[in-house]
Amino acid sequence: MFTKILVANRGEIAVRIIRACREMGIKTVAVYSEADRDSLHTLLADEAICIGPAPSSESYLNMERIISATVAMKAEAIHPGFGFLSENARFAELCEKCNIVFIGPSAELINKMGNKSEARKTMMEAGVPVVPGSKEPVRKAEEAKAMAEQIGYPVMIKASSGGGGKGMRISYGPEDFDANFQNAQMESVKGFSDDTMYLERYIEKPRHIEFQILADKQGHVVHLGERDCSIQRRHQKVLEESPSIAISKELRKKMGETAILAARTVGYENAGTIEFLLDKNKNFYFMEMNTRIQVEHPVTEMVTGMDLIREQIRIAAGEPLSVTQDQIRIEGHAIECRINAENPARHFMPCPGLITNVHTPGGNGVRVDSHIYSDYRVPPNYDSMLLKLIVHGKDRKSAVAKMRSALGELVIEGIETNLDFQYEILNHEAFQNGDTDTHFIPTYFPEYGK
Ligand code: MV4
Repeated sequence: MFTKILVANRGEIAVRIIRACREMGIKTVAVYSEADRDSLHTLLADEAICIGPAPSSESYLNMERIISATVAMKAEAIHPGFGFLSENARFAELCEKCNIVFIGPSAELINKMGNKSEARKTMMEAGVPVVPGSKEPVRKAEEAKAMAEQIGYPVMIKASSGGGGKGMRISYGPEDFDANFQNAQMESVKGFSDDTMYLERYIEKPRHIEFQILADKQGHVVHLGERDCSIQRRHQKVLEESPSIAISKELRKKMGETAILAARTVGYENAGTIEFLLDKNKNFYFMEMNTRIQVEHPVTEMVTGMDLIREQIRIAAGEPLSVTQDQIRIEGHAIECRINAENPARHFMPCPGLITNVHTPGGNGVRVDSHIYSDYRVPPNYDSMLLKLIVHGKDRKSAVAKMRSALGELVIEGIETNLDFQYEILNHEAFQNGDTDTHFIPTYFPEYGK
């Protein structure tokens, strides 16, 4: 096992990783920017090293500085967390070249799955169901339009290097196709320097269902059930739960086996997520694979009793998975609410600043993953997520009751947050009834969907 790990991240996930390392008897090195001298991850790690000025490009995204810090501090491995360098194949490759263990899959795999049209083709060939659409990437608008006629409108136009809604457009018919294709492609060239696109049939009001998988170096692959992440605002997840109310035991088995097949097909290693769209008739389609630990991993931990960060570290160190598929049980129901420094009344504009007072809820089945504290100043340079409130109950109804109670007790003073918006979601009859597809926010909160 490793003796020292460098955590190449900040905020709550850096804190989460440091805590897992401490439990495992592994020393930790935090890296921090000049804006994060007083951040909890800096204070909590065994050692900390400043890697540059506040802008991410000069600190948390600066590969050379992070590698140098790892060498200087004599850490054997880097945990990248999520965001920043976590899905950067060049960074994983740089780690490999410097004999540093990157806690995640290989650079080659990150690359392969990072190209969404290539991933789609790989899955098609392996017999994993994908949304009907193009098999090869496409550059030319006329060629794409001919494909769209074949697929049938409406169609989704997506960027090969996209994900999370960037470089994505819907076309309802030939009359609006060219403009939408051009706009999506322009966004992709600007954002990813890639003009290759792919097409999919538009699935109406789907659910976003993702399966957590774990794969070790010995070739064992397991799934840990699903997360329903359908409640999103502008492609940002707001609230996640596990299990999904839309998935029966039989469907879970089928989708879980498909997720394992997807992971096996590419020879996956470490923790990963297979994203599916689930339509109204319960057909499911592979959408993309995320090759990192995700923000919403705690809901899976709560229903399985496993520690995903610990498993990631064990796998990277060459140890086998601590469980087999038949030892994994999904028990009860977990919900996570993301609390962000943002103002719902002003189009969810980020609202950094000084937090004057914090009170976090606790008790049976209540978990808080956060880096904030009273008198902490939220810097304006990074993601606005402040805290993840996670609850676990015996069923969905009791988890909802627990979350309403916990949200009611949570206090964050000094800055604007989306806490009241989360409370409104939990209080909504449609949420309580499980009427929670991807159109939940635009449908029930049209004033917030904008
Ligand atoms: C889709 C879709 C319907 N049909 N693809 C949005 C983010 C990106 N990861 C994929 N997205 C979608 N792809 C097809 N073929 C609907 C969405 C979508 C969505 C997906 C998950 C969660 C929220 C969403 C909100 C709007 C659209």
